[in-house]
Amino acid sequence: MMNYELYGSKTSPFVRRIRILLENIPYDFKEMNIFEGQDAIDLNKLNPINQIPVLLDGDKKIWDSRQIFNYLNALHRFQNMDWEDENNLTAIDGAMNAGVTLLMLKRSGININEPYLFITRQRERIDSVLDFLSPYFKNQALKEWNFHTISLYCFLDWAIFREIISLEHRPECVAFLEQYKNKKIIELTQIPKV
Ligand SMILES: N[C@@H](CCC(=O)N[C@@H](CS)C(=O)NCC(=O)O)C(=O)O
Repeated sequence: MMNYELYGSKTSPFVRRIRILLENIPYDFKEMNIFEGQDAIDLNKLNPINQIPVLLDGDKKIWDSRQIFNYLNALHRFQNMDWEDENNLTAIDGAMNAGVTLLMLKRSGININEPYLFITRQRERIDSVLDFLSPYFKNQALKEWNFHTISLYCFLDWAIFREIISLEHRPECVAFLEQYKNKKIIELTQIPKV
């Protein structure tokens, strides 16, 4: 059987959550620079949305990290998913998308501290999701290392690194990160600090 191929970057939180999910499964990581040169052209051939991650499994091609999770979960049975689990994951995805949107605005030279409606909506979405999740930090739900906790870890770690959020008033998030930061796979998928 051929290894999975995962196309992505080492900074993307969407890619990182799939790399962590694949901790015990062999795959080839194809690192790419999505914004310029040949890699950008190659990415467009892999995925018309021009986004990473993309997973290849033989002649099957799956794009979007949530779909990649669904695909891999169907094959490897990592965890059961009821509708509440789906909703919680969609909430985390919403925060991640808002975070990536804020970074793209920043990179476009837009001051993300200005009170534009679009920017405020992204910031409020992140806050709202973290507020919504806060009871979960206290109970068993976030004590299990599964795709939810993996996704949340990848989001928080990335958003702090990119200075999109501050956890000054969120001790439960700080404790959550503390709880998992020494895991081997977290160290192996560390965001490059350059
Ligand atoms: N919904 C997508 C979002 C992926 C995404 O936004 N990836 C970013 C990198 S973190 C990207 O490829 N951005 C390039 C672009 O949007 O043009 C997923 O879950 O895979």
